[in-house]
Amino acid sequence: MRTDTAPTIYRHDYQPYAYRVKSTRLCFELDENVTTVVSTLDIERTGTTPVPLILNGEHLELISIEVNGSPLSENDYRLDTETLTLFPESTSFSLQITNRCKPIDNSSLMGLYVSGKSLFTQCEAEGFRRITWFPDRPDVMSRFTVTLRADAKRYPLLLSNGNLISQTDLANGRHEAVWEDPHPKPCYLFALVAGDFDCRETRIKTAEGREALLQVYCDKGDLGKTAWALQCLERSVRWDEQRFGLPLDLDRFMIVAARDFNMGAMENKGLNVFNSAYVLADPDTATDASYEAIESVIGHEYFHNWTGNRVTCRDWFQLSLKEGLTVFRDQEFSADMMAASLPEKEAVSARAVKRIDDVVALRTAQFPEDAGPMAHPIRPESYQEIGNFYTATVYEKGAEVIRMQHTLLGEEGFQAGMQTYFRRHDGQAVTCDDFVDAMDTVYRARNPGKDMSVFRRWYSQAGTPRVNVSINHDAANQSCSITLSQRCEPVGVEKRRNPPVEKPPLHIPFALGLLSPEGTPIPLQNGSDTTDTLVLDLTEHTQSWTFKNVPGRPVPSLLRHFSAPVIVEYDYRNDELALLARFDTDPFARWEAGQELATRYLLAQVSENITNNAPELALLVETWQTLASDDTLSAAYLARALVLPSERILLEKCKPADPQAIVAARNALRAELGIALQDIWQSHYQNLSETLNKSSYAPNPLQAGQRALRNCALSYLVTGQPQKYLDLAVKQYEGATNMTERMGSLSTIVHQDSVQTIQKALASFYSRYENNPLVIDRWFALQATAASTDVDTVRSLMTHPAFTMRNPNRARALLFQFCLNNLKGVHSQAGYAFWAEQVLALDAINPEIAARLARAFDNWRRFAPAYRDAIETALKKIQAHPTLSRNVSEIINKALE
Ligand code: 0A1
Ligand code: ZN
Repeated sequence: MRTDTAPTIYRHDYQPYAYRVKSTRLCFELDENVTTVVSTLDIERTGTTPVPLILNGEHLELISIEVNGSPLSENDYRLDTETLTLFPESTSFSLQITNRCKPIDNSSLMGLYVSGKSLFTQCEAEGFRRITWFPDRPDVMSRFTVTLRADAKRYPLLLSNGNLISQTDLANGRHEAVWEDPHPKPCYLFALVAGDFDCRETRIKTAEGREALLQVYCDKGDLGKTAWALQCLERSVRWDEQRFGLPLDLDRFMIVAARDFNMGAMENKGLNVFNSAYVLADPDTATDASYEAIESVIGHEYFHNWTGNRVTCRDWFQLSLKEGLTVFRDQEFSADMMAASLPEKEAVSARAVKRIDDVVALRTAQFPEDAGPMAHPIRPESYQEIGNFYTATVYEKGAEVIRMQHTLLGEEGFQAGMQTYFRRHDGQAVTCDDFVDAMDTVYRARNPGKDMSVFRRWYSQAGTPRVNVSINHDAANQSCSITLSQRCEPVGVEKRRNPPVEKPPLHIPFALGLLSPEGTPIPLQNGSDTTDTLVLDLTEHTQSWTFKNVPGRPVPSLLRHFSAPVIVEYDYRNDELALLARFDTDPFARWEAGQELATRYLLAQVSENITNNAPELALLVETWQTLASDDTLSAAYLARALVLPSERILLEKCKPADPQAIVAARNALRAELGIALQDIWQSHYQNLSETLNKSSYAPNPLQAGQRALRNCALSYLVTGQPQKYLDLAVKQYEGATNMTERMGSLSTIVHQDSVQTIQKALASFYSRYENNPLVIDRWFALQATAASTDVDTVRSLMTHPAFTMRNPNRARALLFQFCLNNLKGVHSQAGYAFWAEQVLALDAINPEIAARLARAFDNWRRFAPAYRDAIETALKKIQAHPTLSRNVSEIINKALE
């Protein structure tokens, strides 16, 4: 906890470190109460003149310091709460520091901490400094040798990075393991785990012929839930070999599941530590969505082994170098896995389904972030607390920026760029510029006269650009010209700049198709060929393109497959949107058209949003009917196309934002569609039930799509006519053979008014899964988001014996779900006061988690006045608290600035 204002760190202040740490030997006497660390560093100065050696360290107890074997006295160094400074004269020397830390007291889950009965570390971004004093920055890379000593009974397994060199029994029931990592690494990739685990393993031979051991460790008793994770790991190894030509460079790759973990998972070299939610799955306890998420997170962490570990970041401003690139890689991995496991008809839309899911995630979290007080470029210019910059912008928008480079270069060119990047930088800590330089080398070679200088601006510009589209059709010449104009409003701190910030144009790859007024694709000239989809290079504020042989005024299909992270403005007529939703050959744009039609309808229901372009309900019903009856579309695709835009996405578009009105309008439309299309929902429900009953559960995309559509149909039926269909939901719940069916029905049930049915179902769910923490998280989350839940309900759930704030998954399940995803329950004075109270309570335990909750109402200034004033009061209450962490204070100060 700090009460002073935290200093701001600027990207342009970067200075290389004045020393090299050639080797690092760490020796741990592990104990959950007090752990002793002896760190021996082989250090060499890089420059010619003596400079102070500054090491980072926090919450540590210093025992001794020796230089070349001689103890230092207190006069030889300077120690404060965050640094240890030495004044070495010689150019190279051995430094030995002995210190203690207290894992049991560490509720922040950064550094060395206790989870269950085991010990874990989390070092990214700046956790290593809670273990021992060290240059805790990613550009200081060192070769690590680690000795772990602990009680042999309590901690029979002692794991760290690299290869196991020896294991020895010691006196007093203790034992020791020595690990050596052959790859130099920054300290944020260090890890140790000590405990008693079950392990599932397999041996593989890599494409290079190397024998490697893949292992998944979990708590005793969970072994039956690790088969999927190990399969995903093996598939990740194969995919990176095949698609990127990147082999596993280790003899042993371990994943360990931890119950208490701040994020999803961590890519420590050879020893990934995972939130158990992204490891454990079996059909009875995990949904299809969890299976998918596990595949994607295991892929993500594995792919970091090259994009993050072999080539790492020079400083934390470059975080997107590894995160954006690795998210892009995990998205492609999931899309390839989906497409590979489906019959051809399904495979066509499989990639679109993944794209839709990724774009929905981007619009839900990143677009609002990019419009609010925390807006920052994917490569931020400054920060107070780096933990606050593991954001949707750095990750998801970062991935979009990589995807655009893939679009500009094509698969082959992009892979050539990746090879150039690794050839130049393997084993180094580099910058985003180094990455684009590698891509630009290939781009220039393939596009004489062009370069990526305009494209680079994506790295330094915040805000979601808007691309305005206008069309001019010349009937006499049968030609059509399209004009694209881009602009990007000032966001966050930029709004207060005087003179106003200049935002130069970006290089936007804009994928476009044209449909005839009857809905047939119009061939577009591309050099000597024709194509359905053309990618236009928009690099200036305004540019026009003319197309020939366009007899009637076309309906444009814009930003196909979401070719850039921008907002498109085009004044479609409603019947044009309906036409696109029916006929567009690009499955993403087709989905988008339906969603836009529904968005227009819903926004028009919110009083302040009176618009003149709202469609009639009949057109919406007709469009949904057309989509729902189109048997060329896969179930997975339909499950996305037939769901209405989420409350959060609608809120983002609603001016001023009126959460209660949005919830009411969306529910009303769901009921209308439930009734109007009753026959279709029923027939889908019936047919899918029959199909699914024919085979046993498998977490494959085909079945997952069918279950998703069946749950979607159920939800429409029950929402439309609860009296008639609630029993069907109860029947599904009672007869469920897997968690996807069970959750699908239960989440529909808890949104109804029937208190008795709800209570009965929730009680049966609880008693069935009482001993499974991940499922009990779902139980809390369901209630947190239920329609009837208010602050009192949540307070009473907080008194449940299974609730604890100290476990991030549990806090996320109840508090975050309520504050972020129960708009009806939270958007009231009592809701905001509750939120402020919980941010403060969490901050005393775990500032990283508290700071994430603190962002729930980032965009409060966009709200209608009554909401806005109440949120401001709550924000000020947090701000006035005397001991805020650096994490929370940065968020709250920015929100109120
Ligand atoms: N590099 C990890 C994310 C991560 C970041 C911080 C953590 O602790 C606070 C943990 C994990 C990833 O991208 O998966
Ligand atoms: Zn990552």
